[in-house]
Amino acid sequence: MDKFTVYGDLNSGNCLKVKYVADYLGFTYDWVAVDILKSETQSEDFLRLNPAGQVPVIAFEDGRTLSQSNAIVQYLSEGTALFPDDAFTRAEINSCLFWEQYSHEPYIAVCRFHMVYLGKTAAEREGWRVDKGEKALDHMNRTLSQRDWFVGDSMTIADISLFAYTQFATEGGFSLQNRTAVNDWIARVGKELKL
Ligand SMILES: N[C@@H](CCC(=O)N[C@@H](CS)C(=O)NCC(=O)O)C(=O)O
Repeated sequence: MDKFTVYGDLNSGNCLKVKYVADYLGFTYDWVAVDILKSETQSEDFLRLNPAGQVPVIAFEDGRTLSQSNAIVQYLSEGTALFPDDAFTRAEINSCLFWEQYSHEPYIAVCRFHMVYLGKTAAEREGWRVDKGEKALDHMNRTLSQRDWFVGDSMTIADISLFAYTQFATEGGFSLQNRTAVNDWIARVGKELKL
């Protein structure tokens, strides 16, 4: 892997996905802190890196840049057990990554953002968003009651991507107390990542 720089905010699960994968695979990289709350993602310099104005972004010395956390972790894990070669396995992993971005992150991560960064109480969260978050966690708990990892028999980027915000679900007002399979999986992923 060519040397790269990660532009990210350590409070963001999307950025942590990139850090977890890069550290797990032992890559050497630079980390440039970008403060979302200070709107540093909207500066002219940053918008040149990612016109969408979002972290994470990775940049290579030859000028190539890549945004979208799940695209970045796919690229970084290419050729490793985190993203196996088998076409069907890769499609299963992608299925989890798309689900994470459409049916999990907008609810779990955004409720956390509202509570931790905007100072809302659990009761002030948007009801429809809470319902979708609860549904996502129930789905994860059902799946993980049957298996240790989301795809195959070992940790993949599907687990790392879903772990990033699920580990903080309680900060968004969601309870993991009766979701034993999710709790056990969080511990399993954390141990594997040596967090
Ligand atoms: N789908 C994107 C979402 C990225 C995203 O929402 N980034 C947030 C931080 S978690 C951000 O940069 N927000 C700053 C802004 O929108 O100005 C990904 O997975 O990378």
